[in-house]
Amino acid sequence: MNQTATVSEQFDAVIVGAGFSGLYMLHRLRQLGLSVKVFDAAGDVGGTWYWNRYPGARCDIPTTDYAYSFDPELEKEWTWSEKYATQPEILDYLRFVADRHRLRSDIEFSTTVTSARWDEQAKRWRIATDRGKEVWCRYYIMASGCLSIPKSADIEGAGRFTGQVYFTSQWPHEGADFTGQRVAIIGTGSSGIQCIPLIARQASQLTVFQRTPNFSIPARNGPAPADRLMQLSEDRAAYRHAARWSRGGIPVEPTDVLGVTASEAVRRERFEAAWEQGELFAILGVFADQGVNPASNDIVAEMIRERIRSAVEDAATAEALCPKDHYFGTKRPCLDTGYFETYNLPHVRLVDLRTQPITSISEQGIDTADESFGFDAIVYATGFDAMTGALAAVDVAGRGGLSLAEKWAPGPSTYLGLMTAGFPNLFMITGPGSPSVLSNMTVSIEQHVDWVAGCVKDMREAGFETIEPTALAESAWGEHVRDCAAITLHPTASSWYMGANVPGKPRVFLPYIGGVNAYRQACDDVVSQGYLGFRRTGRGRDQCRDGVIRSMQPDVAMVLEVMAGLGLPPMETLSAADARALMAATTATRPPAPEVGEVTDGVMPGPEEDLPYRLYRPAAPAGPHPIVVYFHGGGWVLGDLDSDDPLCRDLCARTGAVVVSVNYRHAPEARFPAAAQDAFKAVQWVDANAVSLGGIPGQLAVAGWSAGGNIAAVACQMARDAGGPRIAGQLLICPVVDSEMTRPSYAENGDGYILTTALMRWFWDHYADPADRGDPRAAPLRGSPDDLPPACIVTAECDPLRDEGVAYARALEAAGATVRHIRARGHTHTSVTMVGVIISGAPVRAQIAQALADFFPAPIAAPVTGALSHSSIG
Ligand code: NA7
Repeated sequence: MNQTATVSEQFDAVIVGAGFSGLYMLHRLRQLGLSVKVFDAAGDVGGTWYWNRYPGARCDIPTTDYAYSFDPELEKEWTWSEKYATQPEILDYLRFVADRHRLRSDIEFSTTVTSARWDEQAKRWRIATDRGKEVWCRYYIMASGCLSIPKSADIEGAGRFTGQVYFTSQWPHEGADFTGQRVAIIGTGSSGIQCIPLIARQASQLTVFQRTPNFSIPARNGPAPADRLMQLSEDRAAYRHAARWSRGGIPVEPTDVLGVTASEAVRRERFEAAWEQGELFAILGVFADQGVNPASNDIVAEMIRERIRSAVEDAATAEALCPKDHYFGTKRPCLDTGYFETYNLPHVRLVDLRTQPITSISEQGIDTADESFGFDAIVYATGFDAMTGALAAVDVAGRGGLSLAEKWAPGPSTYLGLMTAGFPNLFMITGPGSPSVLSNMTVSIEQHVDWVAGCVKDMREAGFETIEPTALAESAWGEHVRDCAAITLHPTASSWYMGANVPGKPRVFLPYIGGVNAYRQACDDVVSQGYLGFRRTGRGRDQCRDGVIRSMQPDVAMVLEVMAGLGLPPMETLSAADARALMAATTATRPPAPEVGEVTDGVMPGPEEDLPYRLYRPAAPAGPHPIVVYFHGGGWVLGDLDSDDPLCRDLCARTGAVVVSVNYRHAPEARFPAAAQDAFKAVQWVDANAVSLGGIPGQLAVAGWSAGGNIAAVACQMARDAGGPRIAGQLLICPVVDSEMTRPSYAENGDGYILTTALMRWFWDHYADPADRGDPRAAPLRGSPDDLPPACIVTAECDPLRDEGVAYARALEAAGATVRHIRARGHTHTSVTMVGVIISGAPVRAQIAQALADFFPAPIAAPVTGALSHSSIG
């Protein structure tokens, strides 16, 4: 504050920002009867569209969708002139909205909010501005935009240049005339790519300094798309509804075509269609898997590079303009009008900073390692301190003087991108942790504003004065946001989504990538569950609904949704034969499993009949190897060598151990204790034949998933009781270790996650008589936990069997065994083992493989390849 505070007024709400968010927030709160004051540093409404006046500035979402939807009359009265409107037209639109709803009377322009302090006594925020004004408010709303704090010119010597300096983000209102000038442009993001072709028309020389080439496709601007206009005129409400419940905030039919499996003809056809359409969501959705699968992404990326090469005449320039260091879409792609063709003009030159870095900016121009350039003007199109910049620009102190900047020093932490613990009644519109910049902003803004307005209304009606997220809800949301990003290729890029463009900014993926629709549902669910994850207080009331709104891994949830949609009959309603047939049919549709060195099938003698086995030998290192005897899952009734084949390949490829997968006798044909006896016999046989199987004698581990984990655990107890063989370790993935089905994990997860309580009961009924179910060979948790081999026990959060797995881990640990307990957060009974389907299972399997490798004395290679996890490129 540069003056002494002179006035102290009271408002119900203070809003920072008079762009799309602030204007609508003001309108909504006024409708609720609140007194509101809006502050904006700009001289008028418009937010980002007030400042970014550079030549060529346009939205990159079609204007049919880049508009408010809350006011049907407004939609009738306003007609956009183009598919992608220019900055002046969008600014006119926002002025029109401000006039129409008489919003300006509550807005104080040319005023920057400098600090905000929570007063615990008053339960209000004290807001100070750079004009010396101080106001108090109950609700403090940051509608300050995601891309509103420009990055400073962080280049050595930037202050020395004596010519004209421009920032695209703070363009002079009177414009700039570059006629006859030598102009430099630094930066080739959206702003650079939009203004370069227009500045090239005026400048006598234009030199573009490019640090990272960007993917850009032709915008094909012109009249608004006829199909969208038709849909809107036919049923405006339905169109807007579809947008609100779409993935990106624009109604787009999602595809299920996978890039990796599509034919070349289909690939071309889909790409061409998106290219012709000239819309970001079209080119980002050519294939369903391009955001998660590097191979699929490469197909789209290479087709765009082909177009760049054909547009740019000079081969070296074309190559330098081809993005190769990030996956397509992991940095914001651009829409352009003649961008690449501009480099064919004789007075336009590209300087690739990767090969010719800037050493400093001088009085006359720019020096690189090889050359000194003289310029009349330098244009910085160098971007923003995105998503957190504007929030951190205000000195915010919450409960107990907690500083927002300090709290967020390791990266922003929010609940739903709407609020942050310790800062009661502080709302963010499209804050970090919400879809925001990955979506059509206008749809996300309206959704946030509506949510905040609803929240304020509910509070007032219920007599609450404060609302604040709980620490648990906030940290779980942060985990969910990270989980959603982790299954995509996004975290591999140095993008502003990751905070990577601002030196020193923590690298975390800032927006929520789970989709506008999924996000909206989460926000709605929070409300319908009585503001789950929030504490609300007021007038002697203190209501805390602590809890987690989303805990399941996003890809697991997606697969469950798809499976539910298939309408398959519940397994427990089928005969064993039909259940096996159904399982075999599902198995046949799986994606290809990881490659290993060699796979051979054989048979080994069992206690009653020969047991088929499949041996997986690693490609490297050269043998002999430690051996893992593996038992498949399927409730002792289902499953075979094929059912768990991908998991066995994955374990083999990751650990470099030989895996021997054994098919044991199944129930109901062979009931308890047949499977357990077979398992023990198989372990004995593999131990005795280790050398001929390519194994190292004495380096033998036992592993199994589900019912296979049950008989693996039992085999270890039997080996102990029989005095051998010596087992180096037991890997039990979501094992059945008890027949008791009353633990809390059954109550929590017994329905809806594939392995249900009903199915588990069906398995037990097929396998063992009730009288036998307490036998340690059926329920190893009931056996002695003494003198058992080291164990790795994997439990899944959303698995009915979770708590018995935890109990077994504890029992073994208490008995002195070395136990590694891997808790698969957000996973179900089946998801960790779904190799090639559930991407979020890969890091869990990497931990499992490490635990397995650690059973053996000498470290064995764990050759994790790009096929097993996302690899970074560049
Ligand atoms: P962006 O997309 O952040 O682009 C900024 C560009 O400036 C980008 O090419 C940067 O390279 C480059 N840059 C940034 N700092 C430097 C330095 N120090 N030296 C050289 N080059 C630099 O911002 P925009 O304004 O273009 O677009 C922002 C969003 O607005 C856009 O995505 C749309 O959503 C609307 P880098 O890639 O960091 O290597």
